[in-house]
Amino acid sequence: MQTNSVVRALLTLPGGLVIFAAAVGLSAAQTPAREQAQVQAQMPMHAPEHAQSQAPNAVVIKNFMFTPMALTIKVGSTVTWKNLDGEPHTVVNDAGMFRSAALDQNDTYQFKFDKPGVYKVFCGIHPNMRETITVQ
Ligand SMILES: [Cu+2]
Repeated sequence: MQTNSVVRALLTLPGGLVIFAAAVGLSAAQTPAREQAQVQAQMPMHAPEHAQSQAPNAVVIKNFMFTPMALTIKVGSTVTWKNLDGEPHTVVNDAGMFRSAALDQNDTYQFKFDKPGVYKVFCGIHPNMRETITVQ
C-alpha cells in the first residue's frame, strides 16, 4: 500500500514537471517534441485532418494527466474520457455532478453536459490530476 503510494508519487512527478516547464516556457524545445511523440504514439496511421475530425470531445488520461487540461464544448455535448495508463483513474466532478467508477487501461467513461458552466474535474485516486471543462 505504502510502496504503491510512493511509486504513484514518483510517476506523477515527471508529468507535473513537464506542465510546469511548459507553463514557464522553459525547455521549450524539448517539451513539444516529447508531447508530439506521445500524440503520435496514440494515433493510428491516418492523415492528420482525419484525426482532427474524430472525437473532438475526447479526453485522454495518460501519464497521470488529463489531456487536454482545458476543454471547451457546446451545451448538449458528450465528453468521452479514455484511460490509457496501466494504473486505474477516475473522473470526478468537484460539484458532485458525475463520478466514474475506476477506469482500468483502455476503459472509457462518458458524460453529457446539458447545462452551460465551468466544470472542474479531478481523479479521485490522484487528486492532483485536474482539468477544466467549459460548457457554452
Ligand atoms: Cu488517477
